[in-house]
Amino acid sequence: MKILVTGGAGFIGSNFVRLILSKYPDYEVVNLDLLTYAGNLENLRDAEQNERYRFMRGDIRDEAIVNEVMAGMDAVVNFAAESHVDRSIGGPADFIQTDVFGTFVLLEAARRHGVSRYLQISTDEVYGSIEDGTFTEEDRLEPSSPYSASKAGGDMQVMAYHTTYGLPTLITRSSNNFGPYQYPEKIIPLFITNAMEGKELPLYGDGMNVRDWIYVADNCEGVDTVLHRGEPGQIYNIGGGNEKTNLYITKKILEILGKPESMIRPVADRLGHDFRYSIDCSKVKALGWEPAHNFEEALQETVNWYLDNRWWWEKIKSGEFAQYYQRQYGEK
Ligand code: NAD
Ligand code: TDX
Repeated sequence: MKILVTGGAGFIGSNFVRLILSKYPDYEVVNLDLLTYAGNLENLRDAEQNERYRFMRGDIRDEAIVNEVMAGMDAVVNFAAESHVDRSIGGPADFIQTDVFGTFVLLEAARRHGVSRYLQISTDEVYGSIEDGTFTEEDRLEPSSPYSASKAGGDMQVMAYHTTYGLPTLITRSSNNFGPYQYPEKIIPLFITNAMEGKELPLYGDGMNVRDWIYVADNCEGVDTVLHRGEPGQIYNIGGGNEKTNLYITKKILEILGKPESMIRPVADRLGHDFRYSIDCSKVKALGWEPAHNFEEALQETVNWYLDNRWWWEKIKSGEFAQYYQRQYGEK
């Protein structure tokens, strides 16, 4: 199988490319990525020598390049997106451009080239917040942030291309991922690396917001399951089943690193901050997928990875990230 992975130089995409190359010895992967602030070729250094892997720098909004790389592909897995909620609050334009318009460009090319699978990577955030209970794939979309609204816009187009043109589409909506190679703007790598650097941990509001955490390797296995066994036109939630408050996560990270809780700094809440995400994953489980990692062990492994790979995140934190951090948190 020849797979076009878009956004493969980001966090989840790079973990997915690595999984596919090792799991399927005869598969070929082309990775189309713009290398925005979040894209990093160092995430896939180990794949560079693999002759079944090819990287191409390019924008999913660029019709010419998308058509060029889509030729001869059996499947497309679209991870490419602007992915950080706080950045979408500061400036939504890029989110609409990439997550909505970019998805449209990919769908058009997929239709033209007759690909046999188009898999859109979406998020549990499109359902919005839920106080009690869990969302199924049938629930209505009620996104709260410019990020989740743009992801919902992408999903809507994917579904329309299935209904209207019969494009064999699939959508996965996963919960919050964590693990190696996650850009340190997201809470888990931000708090691990801040604690390692002796910096405060800026916790929004009262820290009682709840996210369902999934280890990135489990999500990648879920995406692979849906790619191979999902039914065209369907949507699959992929959650880890680990609902935790942000305060719990923060304390756990400090405990693992042997740092004091006095490093927590309560800061102003995120605008429109969703209180809780929760998804029902029985549909993907019926395809034979189960998360394989225990949350606490996977968090420990993740902390170990950041301890062992300072070279990776120190370079990021001293680059574009430094200005972002100052803007977002008002300190260096
Ligand atoms: P990320 O920000 O780490 O990576 C995004 C990648 O997309 C980067 O490599 C970037 O260079 C690339 N990209 C951005 N705009 C592009 C464009 N116009 N053309 C080509 N490439 C472009 O994101 P991530 O955390 O790995 O998330 C990947 C996908 O998974 C996203 O679609 C996101 O919405 C979704 N998702 C993420 C999570 C999570 O917890 N991180 C959870 C659910 C869903
Ligand atoms: O500094 C922080 N302090 C803080 O309290 C940051 C960065 C976050 N938080 C809180 C906000 C959220 O309640 O932690 C929680 C998690 O925040 P993020 O790591 O920014 O993730 P979230 O907003 O939940 O979105 C993530 O999961 C769903 C990804 O960024 C999305 O791409 C994905 O769709």
